Amino acid sequence: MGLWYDETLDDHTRLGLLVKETLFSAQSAFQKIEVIDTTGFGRVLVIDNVFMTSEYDEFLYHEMLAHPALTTAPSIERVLVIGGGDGGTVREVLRHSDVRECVLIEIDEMVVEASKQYLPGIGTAWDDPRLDLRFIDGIDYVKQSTDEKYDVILLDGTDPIGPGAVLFDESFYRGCKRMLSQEGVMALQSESPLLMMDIFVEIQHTLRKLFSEVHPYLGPVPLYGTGTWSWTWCSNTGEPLRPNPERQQAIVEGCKAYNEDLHQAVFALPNYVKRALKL
Ligand code: SPD
Repeated sequence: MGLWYDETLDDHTRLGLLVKETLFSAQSAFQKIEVIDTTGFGRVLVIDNVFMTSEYDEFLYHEMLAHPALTTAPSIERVLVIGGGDGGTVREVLRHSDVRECVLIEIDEMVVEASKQYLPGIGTAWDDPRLDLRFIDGIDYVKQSTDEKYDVILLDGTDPIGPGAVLFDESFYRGCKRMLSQEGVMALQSESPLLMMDIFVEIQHTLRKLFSEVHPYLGPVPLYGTGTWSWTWCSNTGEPLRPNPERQQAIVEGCKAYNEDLHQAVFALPNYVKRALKL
């Protein structure tokens, strides 16, 4: 019998994975980084004792963060991804041939190095010449950037606790809005409406102050505690339910989850979420 690795979700709940082997464990300048090999979820990236992504279900998260935005933005030539040093989100971005440049801002080089070595099936686009990987703080990048504009911005942050909390601040979102082209689309992971309803609602309220179109959408990610996860689509023009069919057709074959039907379905919200958001 191996050892169990538990993530504490709240005062009442833990999620445990049975570990075959710890492949990597180190403290970087920013956080504790581990890669464990588990019997149920395959290899799992863990940061500060929180499960980040797994070989088993990463596609459910990364495809849903990337494609609703990338199939609906009028232009997708320049894409910015903040966080996501495992490489899963940029892999999905770079499936789109209309993307000319994808800038990935990751604060922690060790996350990328550990992912390249131990999770090669997740980050399969590291060598794509359109990828511009920069090891800098996303907060500083957004704060200091003056005239750079992106067609799509994807925020692939950790949870809003500890150092990752600033990635959910109004001032950070305001900076992202400044960097979006006029018709640009931003999408972000916005936590679990079941486990973290207060945080989920607060994120929506903050985004609504800045964007005229704010649309949360839901999907399953078993690794993230309650299983129900949310992302949010934001823009000041357009709407999320009119994707570009050519762009969809070009990528659907290579996706494990995302397709035309799912795109429409994920924006349908259950009553408990509608009521919490007063929709
Ligand atoms: N509860 C963990 C949420 C983590 C969201 N980001 C994961 C990064 C995967 N690229």
